[in-house]
Amino acid sequence: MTPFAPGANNAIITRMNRLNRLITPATLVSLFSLWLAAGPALAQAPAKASTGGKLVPIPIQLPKPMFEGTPTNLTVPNLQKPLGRPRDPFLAPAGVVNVAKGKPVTSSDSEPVIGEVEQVTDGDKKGAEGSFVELGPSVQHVTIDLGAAHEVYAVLFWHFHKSARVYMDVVVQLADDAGFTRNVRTIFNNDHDNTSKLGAGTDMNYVETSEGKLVDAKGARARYVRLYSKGNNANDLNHYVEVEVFGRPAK
Ligand SMILES: [Ca+2]
Ligand SMILES: [Ca+2]
Repeated sequence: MTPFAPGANNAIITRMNRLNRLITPATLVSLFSLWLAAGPALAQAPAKASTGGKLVPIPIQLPKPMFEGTPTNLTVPNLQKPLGRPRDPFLAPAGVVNVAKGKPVTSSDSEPVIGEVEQVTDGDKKGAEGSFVELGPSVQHVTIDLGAAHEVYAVLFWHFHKSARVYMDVVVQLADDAGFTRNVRTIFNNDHDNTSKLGAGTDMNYVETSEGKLVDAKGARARYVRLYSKGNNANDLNHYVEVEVFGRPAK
């Protein structure tokens, strides 16, 4: 007796033929189309679930560039390579706008060397002299009070874009109170050696450009936004041209 009787073999072949008939090229094509159609829907499902609606590019208005080309002579460690093209649009729910414009700003340096802290949210993003506030040396911060709790989707900021510079130990935080004691969340931190004592960060250093630095805040709920820095590669002072907070009032 052989383990596979001719009859059993025939049964298997018949079953395989039936399968072959079911999986025709046409079946495969329609299965592939179904997968193609389902793919983007599946990919967008988490975003839809968390924001409850259609996502559109946030309305960013960039200032004119103040310098051309890519700087090559910067000797800063852990430096992010320039993208070499404009940044991709940043998507958020429709109706998300810059909610920081004209909002009150406080700073660790109450008497700026040049300019006023109000310039952080005055809407002027030009990089020229007169369009930035200069804060003193070492670790300094600015805090923006949005006036009420907001869903924050992105924080976009320009320290200085008159020339290619790298600002050191940039940390961006959200909180529920002005003193940053309640529900403090760090959404960007490139102080990799924790010299500012806010915790070590893993984000990279970057070169300031007219595009500004955009940090994803993922719809976090907060009233206060704070940005730290610790001088830059050219001097130990801290500058801000503008900070924008893209969000909408929290429900
Ligand atoms: Ca400004
Ligand atoms: Ca550091």
